[in-house]
Amino acid sequence: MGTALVYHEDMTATRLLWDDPECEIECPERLTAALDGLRQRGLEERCLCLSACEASEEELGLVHSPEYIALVQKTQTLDKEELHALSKQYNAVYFHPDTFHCARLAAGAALQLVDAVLTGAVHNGLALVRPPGHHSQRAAANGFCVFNNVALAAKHAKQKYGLQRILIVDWDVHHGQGIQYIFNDDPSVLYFSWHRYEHGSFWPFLPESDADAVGQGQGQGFTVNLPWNQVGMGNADYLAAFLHVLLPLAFEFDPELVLVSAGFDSAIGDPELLQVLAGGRICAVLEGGYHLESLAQSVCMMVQTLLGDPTPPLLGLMVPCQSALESIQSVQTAQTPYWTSLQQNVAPVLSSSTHSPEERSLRLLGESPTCAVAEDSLSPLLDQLCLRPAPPICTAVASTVPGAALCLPPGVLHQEGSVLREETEAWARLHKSRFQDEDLATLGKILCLLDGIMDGQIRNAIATTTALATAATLDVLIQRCLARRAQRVLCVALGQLDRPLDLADDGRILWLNIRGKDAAIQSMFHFSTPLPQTTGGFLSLILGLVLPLAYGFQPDMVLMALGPAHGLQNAQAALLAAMLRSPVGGRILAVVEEESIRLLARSLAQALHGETPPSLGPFSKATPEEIQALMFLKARLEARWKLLQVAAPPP
Ligand code: X5A
Ligand code: ZN
Repeated sequence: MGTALVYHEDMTATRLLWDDPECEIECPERLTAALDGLRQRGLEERCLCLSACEASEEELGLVHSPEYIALVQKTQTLDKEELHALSKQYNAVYFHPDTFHCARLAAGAALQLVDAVLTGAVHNGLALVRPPGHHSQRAAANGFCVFNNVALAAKHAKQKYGLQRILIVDWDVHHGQGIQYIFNDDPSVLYFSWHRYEHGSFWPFLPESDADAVGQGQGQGFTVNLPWNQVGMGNADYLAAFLHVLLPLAFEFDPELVLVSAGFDSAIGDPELLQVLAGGRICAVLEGGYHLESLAQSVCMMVQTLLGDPTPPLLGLMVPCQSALESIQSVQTAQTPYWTSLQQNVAPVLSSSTHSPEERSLRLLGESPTCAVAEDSLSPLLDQLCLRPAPPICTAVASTVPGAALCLPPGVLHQEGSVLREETEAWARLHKSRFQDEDLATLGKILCLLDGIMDGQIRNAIATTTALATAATLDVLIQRCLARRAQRVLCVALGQLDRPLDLADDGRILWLNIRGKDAAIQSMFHFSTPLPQTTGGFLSLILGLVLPLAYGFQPDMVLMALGPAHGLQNAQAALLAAMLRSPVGGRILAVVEEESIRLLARSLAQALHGETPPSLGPFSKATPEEIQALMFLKARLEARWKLLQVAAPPP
């Protein structure tokens, strides 16, 4: 089980034969650059490499008309002038005598990838193809695209495997109008696209690329367009879109398969946040991406992530720009009638008058008129990210419970080493009454785990403690992180874990306690909220609060503590751990009180290891109390934590 890479070098054959500045960027070197990058970084050899085969005419007929297929087939025999003349009948397209062969290979590669994932041969994969597909329509080539590879893959998954819910995420910078048209009235395919729009003045200049295009008939609410109206969208803008639009809808939709129209003409491809969906069944198919170096690096990042390596943390100011927030609000407005998860997010529980004057002025001060993240530093940044070595140990465990009782997945290492006895005792003295003598051995191991993570020897870890010692252990861990000069430590503490008395409130520790009945705020860095009982409420807590805070805080370490009476179910703990990996580059130490560890250990370890968490179960709407608690916190915290904003403040 792993990651498939589907490719055929014949797909480098098609190329532009005449002068056309618009089309010349879609060149054979795109594929060779991407493949060279994968080879140089040793990523190709980690994949299951499949050689692409041509899609059959019958398969192409799943999307395209017989006349159109025949017309493309005929281009094999045309001379240059005839090819040029035919190309001009379409928008931004060129044909070459090898176009038919390449386009059939591209479509075939997408279908093979779906087969590999749905037969269980692999978890996920990438099809490296050209020509791209997402602009192509039933009877028309468009925007360098000849056959619609991703649409064909979706039809194939429906027809051959009987799938009923497929999510297509199109992160190419251009709107994939072809996919939108093909599934416009089809509720079994949720098409999500973000794209540069600039109020309609960016190619393909279509009104139906705007947020108010939601699909038709049965398909209403299953087309989701997020148009960007300014250039220079950065990490914070994409994150806000992921957390406040795409992921809530995706969890509610509950896809059986995720297809990614992976164009790298927009941003770094990061499927990490998608890997929690559809049991991890992700098929990515290359679309655009014309800057060869950036394309190669993005493809490498994408494959690394598909392979299960945590993505490096995102850098830059985590403040979405005004224009991005407006776009997000426009898609929320258009989609709210169709999606319960959005209805609970935008519920106007608090009006703006509940902000105190200081909070309001803070908000105003914090509002930046420009898009904050500069993209020109991308290239050195990516170099640095890809070079960071993976820790030799992926997930390690130190447990007060016998290892055999935990049913851990293979590949998890039991921590034997410990810090020195005197050192352990010195730390334990901070909380003398809480540590029994027999706890000291475990504490020594846990401290050693923490050191291993901070030194890059271990990616992440699970530790168990007695119920009495959990809070004290967490406090010791926080202190040790600070002593080792961690700059920012995120603590997500569930259950009865009191905030350590002398916890610094200087911005180095973000303390979130999930427990009790009411939300409460001590400061912009210390607060608590109840654990929702519905799946909708739980997802809103994670996507709408915990992750925006985690990404905004940019921690170098996450401590996730499950204390007495934490109340978290298996699937919830796994999802929380899986999703917290991404803002911290995987560096999580989970501390669990031993009563519940037998039930949780396996899925927690799997999640930390990069496997997809089990399903939360059927979607249930958040209760009014749950929404109220979240709104209470968000309204007060958004002055400091700008990723919490779901909508632009009123002008
Ligand atoms: C697949 C893709 C872009 C066409 C742009 C035409 N097509 N100006 O990125
Ligand atoms: Zn594109």
